[in-house]
Amino acid sequence: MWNLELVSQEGLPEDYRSGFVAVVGKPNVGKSTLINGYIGQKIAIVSPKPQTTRRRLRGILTLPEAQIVFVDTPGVHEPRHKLGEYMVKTALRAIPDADVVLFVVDVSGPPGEEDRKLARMIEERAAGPSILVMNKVDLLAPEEEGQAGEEYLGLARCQESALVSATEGHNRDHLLNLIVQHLPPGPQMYPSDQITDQSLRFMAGELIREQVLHLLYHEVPHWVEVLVEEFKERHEDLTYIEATVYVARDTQKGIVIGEGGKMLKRIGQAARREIEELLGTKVYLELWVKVRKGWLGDEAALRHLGYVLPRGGKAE
Ligand SMILES: Nc1nc2c(ncn2[C@@H]2O[C@H](COP(=O)(O)OP(=O)(O)O)[C@@H](O)[C@H]2O)c(=O)[nH]1
Ligand SMILES: [Mg+2]
Repeated sequence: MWNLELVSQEGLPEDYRSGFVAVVGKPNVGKSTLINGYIGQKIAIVSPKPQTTRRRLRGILTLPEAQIVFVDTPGVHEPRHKLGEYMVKTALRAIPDADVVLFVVDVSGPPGEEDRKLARMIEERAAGPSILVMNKVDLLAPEEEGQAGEEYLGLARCQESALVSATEGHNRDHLLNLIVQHLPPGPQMYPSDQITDQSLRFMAGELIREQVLHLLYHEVPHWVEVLVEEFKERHEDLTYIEATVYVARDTQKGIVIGEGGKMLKRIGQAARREIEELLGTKVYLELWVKVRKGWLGDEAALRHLGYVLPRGGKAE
């Protein structure tokens, strides 16, 4: 998977630690926001809509004493189509493979059946310690924190717990210390300056999808996937990107394009700004919209769009 010889281990303290930290939870609890906060850069797109994260993504944080490889996962839910099944499998596979599991919950509401199920699954499947991360504490009044925390503590038998706010940064360092304490000793797996395992090409597609999530209403974003077809550095300060926005029905195509092409233009403009920030170059972005009927339930279409289950994993 990686080549340790390529990563210099020189000058590392003898008790250096490293490992994979799977971040799992229901959709929308703030898993991706939490990881972005640690990396200090957007490596996973975020939106108020559930099921924003569809694949396993790694965010790498290198500290003087440890290297943490955060594994962002899709939210665990009852799948309604093949894409959903892929997403849930991806999330569950990350649990036994991790050195530490972060079980993220939204503490601003009471625990539900899904949290309970997931707590049990983590207990059964985790190979190492788990930490209960009670996120969105900023939405609670200080006097509510105690009781809300109790309810979740009763739910999961985790080794540690922390009340945090991923958006406000509350208890960020505290949680980081807990994670490092539970990591096994080990070498650096990635170079110190690498922050993700995703290609810039893939991240550009995700930034386009993020704008679709932000700008379109209702269910439409769930039916959208973005595939980058061309990604070329024209010269040092201009990148040419051509991408296709896939939808599952004809009516959705009209919605994505909008009246007189207005919506697609807005999506393109907003995404271009984000991609320019990511790449540090000017970007020429060309967007197409195509219908691939029912792609969320179509195995071949999913493969074409790059949904291939990560290998390994001791459990399904
Ligand atoms: N108030 C509040 N909102 C949060 C917090 N963390 C995440 N959110 C919001 O919750 C929504 C879902 O976040 P996201 O990171 O995509 O959740 P994920 O599906 O678990 O990865 C977004 O609108 C975030 O801005 C938090 O600590 N406090
Ligand atoms: Mg996410």
